[in-house]
Amino acid sequence: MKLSIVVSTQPAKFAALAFKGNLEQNTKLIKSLGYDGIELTVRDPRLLDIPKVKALTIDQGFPVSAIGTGQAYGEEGISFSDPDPSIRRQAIDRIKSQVDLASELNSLVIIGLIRGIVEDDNDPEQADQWIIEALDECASVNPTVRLAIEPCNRYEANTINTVDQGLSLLKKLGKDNVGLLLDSFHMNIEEPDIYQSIKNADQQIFHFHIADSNRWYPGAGHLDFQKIVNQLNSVNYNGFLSAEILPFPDGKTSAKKTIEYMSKLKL
Ligand code: LER
Ligand code: MN
Repeated sequence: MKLSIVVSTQPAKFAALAFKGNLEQNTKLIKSLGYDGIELTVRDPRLLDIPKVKALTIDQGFPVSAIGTGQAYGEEGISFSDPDPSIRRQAIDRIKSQVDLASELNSLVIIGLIRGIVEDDNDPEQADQWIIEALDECASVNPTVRLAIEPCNRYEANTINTVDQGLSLLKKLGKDNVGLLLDSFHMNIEEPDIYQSIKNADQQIFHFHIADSNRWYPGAGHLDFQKIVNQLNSVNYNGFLSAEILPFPDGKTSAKKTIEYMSKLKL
């Protein structure tokens, strides 16, 4: 398994980001720390200098493990489950542009917080239907680009909190290029048994976020990462373990601590 870490390409309110700011400096630092790749969160691909991103990453043999998309909801409020059809349309078009970006960067697209939060006065079944329709449209743009739905904990999202719910959604969708992103931080809150959930998700695990129980770097909390890695190996997961962690005590230290800790494990 390979290691990457999440970097924001734009300023963002979302806290669990070790790096924001200058992409060139951040990419060089992450490479020098020994990571195998980088995960980019992108609010809007139109804000990116794509040739420059390519030159800093894949052209250097430094892959983009995944593209995070939740900032379009966090910063702009657009989502797949908004009752306003014009806002849903903006969210779908945004994710389609992320699919094009992922195709250029040979990466995959994360579907996490872009699902939105369904307000109390809205019908959750209707919202689920909108999410399915949005996913179906985005996944049909380019069948070679993979989409990874991320179950997120109840304090951040109210659609698809658990791996089981994610697997049911995959079944309803029936698209080979849509799978799951499992995140150890969310799993620690929502899953009855993290290891059984990894086993259940099996070949449908497209990507994996690591953070300890407190969302600090691995080793700062009480999760058993060797056991998690062993279980991922047992389902033949050979993608990235990507650190989505709080920048504590600071971004560079959290990135260093992550790689030191993970490198001591049998990956
Ligand atoms: C949000 O908590 C998260 O884990 C992100 O990866 C969602 O896109
Ligand atoms: Mn995550």
